[in-house]
Amino acid sequence: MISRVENESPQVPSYLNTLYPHVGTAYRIGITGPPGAGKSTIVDQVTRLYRQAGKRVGIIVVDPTSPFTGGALLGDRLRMAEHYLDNDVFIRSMATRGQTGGLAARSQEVGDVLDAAAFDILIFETVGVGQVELDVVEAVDTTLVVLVPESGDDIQLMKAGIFEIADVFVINKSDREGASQLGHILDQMLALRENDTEWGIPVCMTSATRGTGIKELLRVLESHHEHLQKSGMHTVKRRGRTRQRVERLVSQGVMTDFWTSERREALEAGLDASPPYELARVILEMS
Ligand SMILES: Nc1nc2c(ncn2[C@@H]2O[C@H](COP(=O)(O)OP(=O)(O)OP(=O)(O)O)[C@@H](O)[C@H]2O)c(=O)[nH]1
Ligand SMILES: [Mg+2]
Repeated sequence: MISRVENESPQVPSYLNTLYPHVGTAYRIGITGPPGAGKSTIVDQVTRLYRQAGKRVGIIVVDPTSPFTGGALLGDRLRMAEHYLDNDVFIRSMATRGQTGGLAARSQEVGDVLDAAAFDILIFETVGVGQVELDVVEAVDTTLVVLVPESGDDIQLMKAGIFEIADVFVINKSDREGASQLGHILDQMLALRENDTEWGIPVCMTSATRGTGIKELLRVLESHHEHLQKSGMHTVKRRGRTRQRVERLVSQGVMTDFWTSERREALEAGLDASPPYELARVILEMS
């Protein structure tokens, strides 16, 4: 089913309609950050704890086309060997094929498939690069932004973007020098920031390879999940996602219908002769 979603197979709409009544209970977590920050190691640790609590976990690694992940995926497989043997953990990588168009929709749909398949927790891992990251963030309930002590130098550059998307910051590799300095920088920036929600963005310190800070991280995740539910933000987010999805589908449908061969021909014929506004007006007025 996930392959069909990825290939945009024609049966997908009817399958998703059928699944729809079973969708809506999974908690969707996005984990993003620079290459090699330790995202997969954190996912591995978090998954272990969720499994101990009896939760079923779906893991989707987005953007295997990134030059960084080719070898890392093999590493992930070794690291997550125990999870690969566990029927209650589903691990899948999702190609973006160099273009990101529709990734938000596909991430959401893959999430719906796993949600309907009774996975309690869905974790989307993606390298923090531009649109891929934003698309994935759009499809989740909670976004973790993973930084490492060395990120302090880049933070000025990143701050605009990451503060928009982060619900929780994780400073991983806190076994290395500079972790607490980065923590202070983040705390200061967070304190200065205007906050229009009741959620204060927490900063978690982890050392994923040692397994430290992961229990605390899980508690933070649970409290964000609770916050979303209590504040009604959960519903607001989900409705927002659905609204956007429907608007996009309608736009696609309208565009497909609109561009008849006559209109395409009129466009080609007018390219050298008419100014753009004039040509657009003529095409819009064609019946
Ligand atoms: N010292 C230290 N190393 C870590 C820690 N967490 C992860 N690493 C190491 O950092 C490297 C990258 O870890 P990954 O978990 O593959 O990082 P990633 O963010 O998933 O990487 P990409 O998916 O390639 O972007 C591995 O060699 C890990 O063993 C940590 O807490 N401390
Ligand atoms: Mg990874």
